[in-house]
Amino acid sequence: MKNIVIEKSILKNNDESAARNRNILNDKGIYAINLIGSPGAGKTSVLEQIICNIKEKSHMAVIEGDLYTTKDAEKIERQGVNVVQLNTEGACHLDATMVGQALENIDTDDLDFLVIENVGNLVCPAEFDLCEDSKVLVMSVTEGHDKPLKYPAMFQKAETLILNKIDLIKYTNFDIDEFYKDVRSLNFNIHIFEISCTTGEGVQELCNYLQEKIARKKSGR
Ligand SMILES: Nc1nc2c(ncn2[C@@H]2O[C@H](COP(=O)(O)OP(=O)(O)OP(=O)(O)O)[C@@H](O)[C@H]2O)c(=O)[nH]1
Ligand SMILES: [Mg+2]
Repeated sequence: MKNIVIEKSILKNNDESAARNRNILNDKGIYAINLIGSPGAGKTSVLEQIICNIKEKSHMAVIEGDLYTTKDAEKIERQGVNVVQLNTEGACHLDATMVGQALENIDTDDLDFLVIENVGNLVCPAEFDLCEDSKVLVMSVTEGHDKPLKYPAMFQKAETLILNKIDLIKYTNFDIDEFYKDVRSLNFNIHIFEISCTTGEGVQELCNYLQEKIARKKSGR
C-alpha cells in the first residue's frame, strides 16, 4: 500500500487539479465517487459492502483519506482491492491535488470504478471538487434527523444520499418523515438509499444503481 503524506504548501489550485484528474478519468471511462459524511457515519462500512458486491464485476480502486492513520486502507486492502492511502496530517478534507498524487500511484488503464473515501467531516469536503462524477453522502440514523438543515451544503451538493444504520432506527428518535421533507427541500432530486451494513438491507439496490452508473460511464453514454 502506498502511503502519501500531504504537505500544506501543495493545498492550492484545487479546480485546476480537479480538471486534470477528471481528464484522466474521462479519457478512460472511469466512474468516480467521493464518499463524504461525518466521522463514524459508516463510509468505510458502506465501501466494504460495495466492494463485496462489485469487485468481481468491475475493476475497482480506492483512495482512502484520513487524518493520520492507515486503519481504513488496511481494511480495504484485506478485501483484495488496490488502495492508496492519503494522510492529510490534520487537514479536514481531501483536495484535488492530493487525489492527483494518489492517481499517479494507481494503474488506471484497466480501471472501471474509483471510490474516494474523504476525511470524516460533514462540512468541509462539500466545498472541494476532487474529480468525482458524484458526491455520495453517507449519514446514519444515530446522527439525528435535524442534520440536513443544520449542514445544508452537503445535502445540496450530493447526488446520492445513503441513510445508513437503518437497523438502529427503532432505538432512536429519528423522524424519517421529517428527514425526507428537509432533504427534499434542499435537494429535490437526490437519490436516497436506506441501508444497513450490519444486516445487508438495501445494499443490493445501492450496488445495482452504482453498477448502472459504472456501465454508462464506460460506454460513454
Ligand atoms: N449497527 C450498525 N452499525 C454500523 C453500520 N454501519 C457501520 N456501523 C458501525 O459504525 C462504526 C463506524 O463505521 P465506519 O465505517 O468506520 O465509519 P466511517 O464513516 O468510515 O468513519 P471515519 O472514517 O472515521 O469517518 C463502526 O463500528 C461500524 O461497525 C450499520 O449499518 N449498522
Ligand atoms: Mg472510514
